Order: sequence, then structure tokens, then C-alpha cells
Amino acid sequence: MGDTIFGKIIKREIPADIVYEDDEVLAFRDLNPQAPVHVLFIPKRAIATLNDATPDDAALLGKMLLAAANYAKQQGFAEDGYRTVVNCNTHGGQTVYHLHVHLLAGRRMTWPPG
Ligand code: DGP
Repeated sequence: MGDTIFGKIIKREIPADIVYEDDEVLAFRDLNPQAPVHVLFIPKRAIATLNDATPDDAALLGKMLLAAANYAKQQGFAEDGYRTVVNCNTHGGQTVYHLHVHLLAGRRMTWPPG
């Protein structure tokens, strides 16, 4: 798999506003925020889409969601609530082919999504 813009962020080849990092997960603010808080949680080990995740990735996927929830608690908006989204392929609206969880908060989300 070729490197993506997120791979370059992991390698610090391009800048990002990083808000969380551990051995397996990196989180940074989205360049094009769709809410007052819009953070992307990505695995450091590149997986292109959710379709490409395997049972071996189960713990990693869980860690990404837990990192998002912990960030929400630390930042004080967990009780008000937030939305986590994983876009997959064209119909899902995926544009960067390095799996990521969007964390959106700071306003009331609408449903259904557009
Ligand atoms: P998706 O459409 O689900 O693949 O979301 C990709 C998101 O990545 C989109 O909301 C914009 C964001 N994004 C794209 N390029 C960059 C970048 O170079 N830096 C940052 N911080 N975010 C980016």
C-alpha cells in the first residue's frame, strides 16, 4: 500500500495538530473541521479501509474507539455527547485511505447524516 497523507503525519513529514499519541494510535485535528471539535484517530500501522481490517486488528480498532472516548472525557464533552464515524470507500465518503475514526463534538449532530 502506498503512503497516504496520514502516513506522512505519523512520520512527522508534514505537520499536524496532534492531540493524543500512544504506541499504536495517533490523534490530530482535522484540517477541514465539520464541528467545533473534529479529531481523527488513526492506527500507526496502516490499514486502508475498515474492509481491510482482520480479526488480528480487533484490539487495535477497540483502542482507537477507547482513545476517542477518553479524549472526550478529558476534554469535558463526553457527557454532552459526541459522534464517532468511520467512512469506508466511495459511498461512505472516504477520501484518505488510511483507516481513521472521526470524533465530532461541540454541537448537536443531525441524523440521518447527509
Ligand atoms: P474521510 O473523508 O473519512 O477519508 O476523512 C478524511 C479527513 O482527513 C477529512 O475530514 C479531511 C482530513 N484531512 C485530509 N488531509 C489532511 C491533512 O493533511 N491534515 C489533517 N489534519 N487532516 C486532513
